[in-house]
Amino acid sequence: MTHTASLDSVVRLADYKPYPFSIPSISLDFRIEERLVQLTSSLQVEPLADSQPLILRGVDLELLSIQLDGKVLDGADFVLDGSLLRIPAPPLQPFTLTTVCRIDPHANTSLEGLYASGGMLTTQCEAEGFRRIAFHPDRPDVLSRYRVRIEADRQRFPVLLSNGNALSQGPLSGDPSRHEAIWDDPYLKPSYLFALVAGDLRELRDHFVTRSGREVALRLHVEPGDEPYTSHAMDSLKRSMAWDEQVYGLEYDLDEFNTVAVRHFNMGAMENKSLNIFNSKLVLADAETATDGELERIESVVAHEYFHNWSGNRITCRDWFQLSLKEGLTVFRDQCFTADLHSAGLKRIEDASMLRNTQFREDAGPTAHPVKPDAYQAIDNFYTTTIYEKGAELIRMLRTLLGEERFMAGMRLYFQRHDGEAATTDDFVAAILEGASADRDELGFDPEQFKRWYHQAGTPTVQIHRAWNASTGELTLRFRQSTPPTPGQPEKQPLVIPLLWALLGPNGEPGEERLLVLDQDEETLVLEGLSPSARPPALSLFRRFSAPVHWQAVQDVDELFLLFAHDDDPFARWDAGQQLWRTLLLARASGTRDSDLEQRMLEALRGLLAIEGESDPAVLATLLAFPGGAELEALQKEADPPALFQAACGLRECLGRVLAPLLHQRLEALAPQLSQAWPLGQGERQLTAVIWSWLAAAGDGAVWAQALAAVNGPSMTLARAALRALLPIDCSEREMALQCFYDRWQERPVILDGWFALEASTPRTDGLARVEALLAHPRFDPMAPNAVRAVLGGLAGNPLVFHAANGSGYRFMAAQIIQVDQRNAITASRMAKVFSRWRSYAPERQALVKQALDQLAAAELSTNTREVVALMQQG
Ligand code: B3K
Ligand code: ZN
Repeated sequence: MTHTASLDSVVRLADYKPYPFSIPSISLDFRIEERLVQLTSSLQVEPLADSQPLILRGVDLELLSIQLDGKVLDGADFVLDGSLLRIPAPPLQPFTLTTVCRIDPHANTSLEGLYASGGMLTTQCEAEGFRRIAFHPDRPDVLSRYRVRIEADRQRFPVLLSNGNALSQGPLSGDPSRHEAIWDDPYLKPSYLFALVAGDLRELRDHFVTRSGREVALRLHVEPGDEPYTSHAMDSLKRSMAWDEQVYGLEYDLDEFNTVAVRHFNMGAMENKSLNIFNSKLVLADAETATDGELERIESVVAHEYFHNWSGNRITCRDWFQLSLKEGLTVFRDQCFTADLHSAGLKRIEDASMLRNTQFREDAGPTAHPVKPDAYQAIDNFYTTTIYEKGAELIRMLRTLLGEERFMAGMRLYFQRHDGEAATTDDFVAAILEGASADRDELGFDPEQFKRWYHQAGTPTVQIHRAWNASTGELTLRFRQSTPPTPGQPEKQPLVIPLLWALLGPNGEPGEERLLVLDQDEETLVLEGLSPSARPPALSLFRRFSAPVHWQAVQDVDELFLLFAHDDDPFARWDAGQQLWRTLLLARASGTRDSDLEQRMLEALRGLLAIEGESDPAVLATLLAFPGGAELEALQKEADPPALFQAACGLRECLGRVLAPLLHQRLEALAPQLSQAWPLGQGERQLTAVIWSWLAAAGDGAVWAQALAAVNGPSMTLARAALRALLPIDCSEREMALQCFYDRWQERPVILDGWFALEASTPRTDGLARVEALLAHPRFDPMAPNAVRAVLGGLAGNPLVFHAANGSGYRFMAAQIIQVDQRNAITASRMAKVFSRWRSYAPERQALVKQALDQLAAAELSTNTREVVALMQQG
């Protein structure tokens, strides 16, 4: 993400050197005291090269003593300079380095390293948090065996957890008020996978028998009172374990697997070896307390963290430039898991839509970076949708290019060859291609050219030009690919782009799906012998979203409606509809409704909504969903979020008004299935949500009342759908619904975060004052990133308030980011990205954002937030 050489402390891929020592084993002895924690850490160190200084890192550690092979080192033997501990002339033989340090977990608000959450102590080490626990190289290519002893008060901390197998647990001889636990992890691991949890936790216990017959104890630890909300996460874990065995042949490798739910957590979850730590919002859930979408997300994150046991832990990353090696691959694996368990077609649409609205936006802005970056200042800024989701798309493209069977042969070779290693993305691609080539068939593309995807930032555009000879039936397709310049990368080269496509018959009959591999700036494909007809056959393009690209093909409205009605590929069908919705919304946002197209859309919707129309409610709900705001903004000459918001409200109002009888008829037909337990009934609930939002926008009082009732009903999915439907409307039902929701859930922080987000995103004239009041609300916990994100993220998603013409929303956000940054740099620097599209706004708006960015830049900022702000100012 760093594009200028002038920025300080830049880490570069080109400078990578192996660490000159190995540390085969580490012993950590934690003594948890009243307020502080004392850690004695012994590293067994083996020099790998002659006379190198030993350099270790430590942050916010009070060093009490340091010994080498039992001998106390004095000031002449080592230098402690800021966060660097340097031993200039260590022995040339293996030795043991023992440090004793004091840590203050209660003063640690960064939520990295060892910190307190409620009454428990917990850790987060990825990427560079271990240095806040012990002096250590803290880089992912140093792999060690860890043995951990934890000692604490029995009453305050009855549960003591770390990685690996529990060797023993029991009272401390001589002090019955204290106890100890000893853990041993037999697998070599990098420091970022270390974890420790101590607290008064309740346990849900289950087990899983692996296919080779090993019985694994599964334990899920939560705060007292949260026990009733654990079974969904536990069931998800068992499904994940079974799937990885069936699909990848990968089995779990230890006798126990622990998961802990933590309220104060910077991201979703963490894959520490055999001790996964989760943000409690991704554990605690049932149908009454979580939406269908949240249940599916929990299932997929539980799977993601579990899958990391192989793609991330057994094979880890050599350095942080390789982050996508584990993250892209593990996202790809969790996407396939969800597709297998639910609907593959709908999952692909969800992922494509998410990529377009987050990753494409990142790729088009000042923080654009390749899947494999070559420099950074703060690695935490790189846990991005480009590394994760675009990284997953690269792997998916390899599968499309190679075919499932050859791709899986490559995956098998990868897991075999690199087990126990810290590997690179080049190792990964090489193993996939070698495994896939065992059959000696041609690859069909140039691997070196494919690898450009890892290094080139920006979203390519494919332009497709079609010529049709109506009398001979000859179809000529011309393709042109280009990738726009991105910061630091002005020139781009052509990429290998797999294009899955098909021709549909005149009445939408499905045609054969074909793969075309584009690898030139321009190329032409000629198809002869098609049936002559006045109109060319309809083109179904980038089926299954076969590449993470934009495309432009001149397709008229008739062709798009044909695809929208009949395309047999769910993604391509949905995408035809998205093109139509985009045109309608952009026209309204520019102040000129496209009445003809609106009429045709209404006609198509009448067909789909009729009882004999689209029979699958989930498919129908997906076809009716409007494109995301980010996607639409990118298509405007000057991005105008408030105008897009008004356009969407206006279009919903029109649809609700004109289609009211059909919408009510559908609602009635859906009603009997609404109470079915997830995953059943989710399509019905999803469609009900869309219909409510349209009818509510049209001022349908009966639907307002129905929505208000749903807030007190048994389904969180419907309660949240009801609130979303009412939110844009200034009516007393909205205020009552928000109040009911608050009254009902005020004791449950995970759910109340949803209320904070809804409140902050409600368009009101006094919106900003309301947001200020939320931040001062007695139930708002400024230390919980979920709560901060709910309020500030809610504000950013409230176009009329955040983008207010007087700039008050921007100034307020900047001031908040400065405050958050003082306690939690990771959360603040993420939040700062809300300004990333500012260069696409109209000049007056740009000037207002610029002031907010200057306000940020003038403040005392963390390296993380400074890096993001500087990029935004340059971009
Ligand atoms: N690997 C972690 C993310 C760590 C983020 C560190 N700032 C979760 C995951 O991707 O599975
Ligand atoms: Zn991950």
